[in-house]
Amino acid sequence: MWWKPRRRFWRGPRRGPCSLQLLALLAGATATVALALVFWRSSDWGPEARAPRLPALQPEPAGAGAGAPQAGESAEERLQRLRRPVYPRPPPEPGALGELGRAVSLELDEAGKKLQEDSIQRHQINIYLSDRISLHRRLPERWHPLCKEKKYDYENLPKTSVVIAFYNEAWSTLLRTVYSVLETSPDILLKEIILVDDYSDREHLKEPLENHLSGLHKVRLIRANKREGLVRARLLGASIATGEILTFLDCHCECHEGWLEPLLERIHEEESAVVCPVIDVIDWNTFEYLGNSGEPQIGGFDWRLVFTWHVVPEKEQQRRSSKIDVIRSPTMAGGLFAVNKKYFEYLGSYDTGMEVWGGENLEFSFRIWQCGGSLEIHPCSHVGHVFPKQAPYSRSKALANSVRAAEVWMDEYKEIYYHRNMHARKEPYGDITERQQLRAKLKCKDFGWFLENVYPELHVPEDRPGYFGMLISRGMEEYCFDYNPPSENEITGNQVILYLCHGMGQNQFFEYTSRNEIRYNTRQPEACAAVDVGADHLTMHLCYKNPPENQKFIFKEDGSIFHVQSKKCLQAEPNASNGNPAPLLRTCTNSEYQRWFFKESS
Ligand SMILES: [Mn+2]
Repeated sequence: MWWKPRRRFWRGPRRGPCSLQLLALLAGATATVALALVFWRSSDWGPEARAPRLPALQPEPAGAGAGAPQAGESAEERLQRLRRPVYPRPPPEPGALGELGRAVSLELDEAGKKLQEDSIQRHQINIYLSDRISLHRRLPERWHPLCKEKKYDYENLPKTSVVIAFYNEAWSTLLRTVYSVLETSPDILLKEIILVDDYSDREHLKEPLENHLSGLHKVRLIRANKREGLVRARLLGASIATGEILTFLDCHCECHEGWLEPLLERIHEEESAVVCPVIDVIDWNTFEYLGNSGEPQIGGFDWRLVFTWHVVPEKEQQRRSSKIDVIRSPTMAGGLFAVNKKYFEYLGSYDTGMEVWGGENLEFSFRIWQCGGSLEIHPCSHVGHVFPKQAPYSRSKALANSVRAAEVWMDEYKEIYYHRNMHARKEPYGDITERQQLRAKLKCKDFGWFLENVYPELHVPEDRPGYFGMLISRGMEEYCFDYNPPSENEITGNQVILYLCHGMGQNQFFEYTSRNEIRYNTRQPEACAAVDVGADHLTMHLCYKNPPENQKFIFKEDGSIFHVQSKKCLQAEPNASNGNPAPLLRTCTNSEYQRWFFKESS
């Protein structure tokens, strides 16, 4: 079955130990973490807030913003009252830049241009522009029209803590995230915002930030006293959260109208659902809000264990009865999701052996599905995220994170990953005993089940011994089949060349399949070597269920590779494409240059 019947994971005798689990885990794994500072507005969050409270028999009174029920209030007035955000959004100044998510391009003199350029260099985001856009700007409506009509049972929805970890984030992007949460989240649903400073060293994030935040309701700031990385910083935030639901956001986001209710409603309905908003793009240079109300994309991955986006598959379309039903997604992008706090703890929260960021999103995704939960995207919840020009700080630990994910969750399928990432096999990844014990304790399903049931669209390479790796001709043993796709988003169209073997897998990894294809399948979608009409070189096309004639090759016993359609053989040519060597089709001979073999590693 694709999904399991509704279960309550933490009721009964589990309850006690479970609620302690997260803290214990934190204490164990990050014994040196201390909260250098925890403050909150005393009227809202006195120290007594930490003391045990009596169980609430009735829904907790809504905060000041929600107001008390009024006698003779109409249904519409009641709804308006319940929807009231923590703070109302101030009206825009006349001529305000970037209002309604419009793109901005500043007319600047040389000095201004220099400052703008510097800010991009520093943050990989146009912070010079961001600083000139209101922290309270409104966004365009970019949700499905049906979302606007959805009615929510505000008094019975669970409340959430929003956890935002940051490291050296710019002032305006961080504060715009905070205000956007306060100005779009119904007061009655937002317990608090917890900002976790992961040991930033920039001055504006010290006293100036504390002073600014201390004037805001429901905002708490905690600081790590050494660099912890995203995973442990988020857990620090989670450990002091008082809301029933944890909602994780990145620190340069803007929330769309109505973003929070769908997440909370879905988790209320299904406690083991981990729900992501649709992530709309905010342009790093113009701050244009590029959301769209059409079908969102869902998350996948390729065999390098790189996260990918793709369209909702046919089967999932059919399962859903409405355009605004949740969409099941094999993986999540990582930064933005909501989860029941107790369920998050039950699932083992995060792998605290992971450093900084990268890879943790796939690990969590595999774990959610394999251990009985579900990972979903709610089409009515939209959150904008500034995707920086490039990653602003090092992701050198992402490889070790991916290896941990592979070692704990992927069973024998981890070999498919290692074949394509030779250096991953040698990467030290630390101790995973606890995570393996967690997997056993929760009786999680295996990776084969995940592939078959959750991500059947992903092609699983055969990797038959002797038929994958570097493809080399006897005549030029220093040179390997090599393919560079046109871009990160475009796989097909370029020519296959021969290049000095680097032994790293990746773009020199090929597989010869039992269906007679030469596949380039480190990435999704996969590409297959093809010969265009009249051409003598190899071009990469998409692969097909039934390989077309121009993609069929017979790898013969004698090492020759025979192209069925042209009846010619692949030959390594030293001077083929712009002076580069390449495999070309030639009349079959006994030449060493027409004898090929696969080599798994250098
Ligand atoms: Mn981000």
